[in-house]
Amino acid sequence: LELVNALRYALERDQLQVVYQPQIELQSGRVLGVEALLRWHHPEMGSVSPAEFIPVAEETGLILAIGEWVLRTAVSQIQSWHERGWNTLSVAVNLSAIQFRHTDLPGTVSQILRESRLAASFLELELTEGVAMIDPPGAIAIMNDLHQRGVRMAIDDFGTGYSSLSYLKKFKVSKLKIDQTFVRDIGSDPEDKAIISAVISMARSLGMRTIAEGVETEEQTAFLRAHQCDEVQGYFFARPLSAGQFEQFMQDHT
Ligand code: G
Ligand code: G
Ligand code: MN
Ligand code: NA
Repeated sequence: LELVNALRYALERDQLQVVYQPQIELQSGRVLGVEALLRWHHPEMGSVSPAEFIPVAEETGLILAIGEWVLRTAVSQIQSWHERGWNTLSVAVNLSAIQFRHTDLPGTVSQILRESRLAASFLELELTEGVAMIDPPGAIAIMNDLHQRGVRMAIDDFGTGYSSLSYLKKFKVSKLKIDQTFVRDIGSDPEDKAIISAVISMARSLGMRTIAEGVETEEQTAFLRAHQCDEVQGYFFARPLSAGQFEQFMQDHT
């Protein structure tokens, strides 16, 4: 409860931050977009990981206000980068289970896009397999609604849950994010290599793009390129960056 109160206070006092991790197209080397990642720096506790505080925020419903703040912040940041001339960048925002199920999600998302005058196609919402598979028919309905509004969807941490492939084809998903646990052991684990290459082929035949997460080495990059993974994200290319750092990164990169 103390953590939740501190979190609510942080939200009200603007002590939360969104950082942006570049997503790079392997073929062209272009920065296609960023993933928005939430950060909380508590004056005494120091930085608290979202892995720690999101579950607590979910239990109390505070996640709805936080999630809306993240969406609004990320969308308006991207719009301002568009105005600066980087007008093809898109942004991926993580959704928690409760946010996804909340009846107002599609309406809230549309309203936030309208406020910033950002075209819906520049927003991608990330949903874990686990969240999508709690109630697949319900998830399909929500994804259809978002899809009709022009918003794209990605499945996060793909391979760690147990998506039924028959549902996967019904999900209005444009991208699979290959979980970093598979990427980590590319150098040493032939099974992880096999899984990655199978996921990429399957995604391609379903008309979905793939992005590998947690890419930290040249060797991993070479493997992913050889297997025609579309995009990469990870420390080898860039860490999650503050808005200012990202602008510097773009200037150095182009
Ligand atoms: O960036 P980091 O590795 O610390 O993130 C830890 C976890 O928190 C990841 O699972 C990530 O998806 C999640 N996370 C980061 N930012 C957000 C956010 O804005 N909303 C939600 N729901 N989860 C987030
Ligand atoms: O669950 P999700 O995929 O949204 O979380 C992504 C998490 O991975 C973030 O917390 C982010 O900070 C972290 N991350 C991003 N790039 C790398 C990387 O190259 N290596 C590792 N270990 N973690 C990474
Ligand atoms: Mn994610
Ligand atoms: Na992930």
